[in-house]
Amino acid sequence: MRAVHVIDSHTGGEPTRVVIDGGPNLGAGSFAEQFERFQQEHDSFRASIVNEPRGSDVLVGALLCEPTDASCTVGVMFFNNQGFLGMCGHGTIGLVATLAHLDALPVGTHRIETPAGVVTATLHEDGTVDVENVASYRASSGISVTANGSTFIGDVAYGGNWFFLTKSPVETINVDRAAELTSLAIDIRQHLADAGITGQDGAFIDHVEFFTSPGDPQNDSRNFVLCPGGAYDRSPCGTGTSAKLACLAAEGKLQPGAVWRQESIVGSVFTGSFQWSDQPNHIIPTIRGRAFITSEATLLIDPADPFAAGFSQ
Ligand code: PYC
Repeated sequence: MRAVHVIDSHTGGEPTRVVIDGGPNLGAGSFAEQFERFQQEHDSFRASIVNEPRGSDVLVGALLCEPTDASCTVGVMFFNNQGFLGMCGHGTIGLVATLAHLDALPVGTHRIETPAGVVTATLHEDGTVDVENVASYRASSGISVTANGSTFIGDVAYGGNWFFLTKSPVETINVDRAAELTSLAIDIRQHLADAGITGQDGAFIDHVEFFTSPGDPQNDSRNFVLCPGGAYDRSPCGTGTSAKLACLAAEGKLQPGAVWRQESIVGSVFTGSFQWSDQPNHIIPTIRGRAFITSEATLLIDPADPFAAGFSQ
């Protein structure tokens, strides 16, 4: 039996499972080389941790790693039901809450190595966490895509992952419409791919984001975010909110330091703000949210189990 010690949390409703112990040995080399090894040689470990019967399509896994950058406190590699993520905002907040729960991370500021780059997390006394994300930017705007008989105009932006963010508000965003919005977003994503619309260097745009007016007038906007494996983000999505901030900044609709309150499909909120980066047209977004621990467990993986590597719908 393989035993894997995990701690689960949720950030604004979106779950994270941090692998504390029992993960694969990724060997030596740069963080990028170790991430490549994780993807190439340990995909069945990924699937066994987040997929059914131990997990679900919504769950994001986070493998706690030794950082290779000496300025970082920890390293982390994120994964989900279909593959691997360069960065994950809600997951970083979940990781910080998990390490705080283990008394392994004091209140204060910590650098964290991720495959997308180093992010800086600040754990506050009240349990909230600020994540200063990787440099984010709007790569293109005014992209038109027709899906399900309607035309959607949107922007392509990077916030640690690639997003297509539609411009015109959708009518209603709530969990009752989740299946319909998911199917529409998958359709849009397919049309983007078919039309050869990508992120930088041909990167597949694997997240699609819709917006509408918020349920709570204190907030600025409500979103729906399709994740790569077909699940939708219950949180406002840290990398998705970063991409949104990059679009607002590019349009001059939000000034550096001003606060944007992004509400999710379930009503949870991330606050976000940005500073201009040294790189032209790039921003450094900061997202604030809070995670709560939900369980601590030892997962057991029996090699004789025909579903040892799990399965996804
Ligand atoms: O919070 O960045 C995020 C995220 C990405 C996918 C799910 N959550």
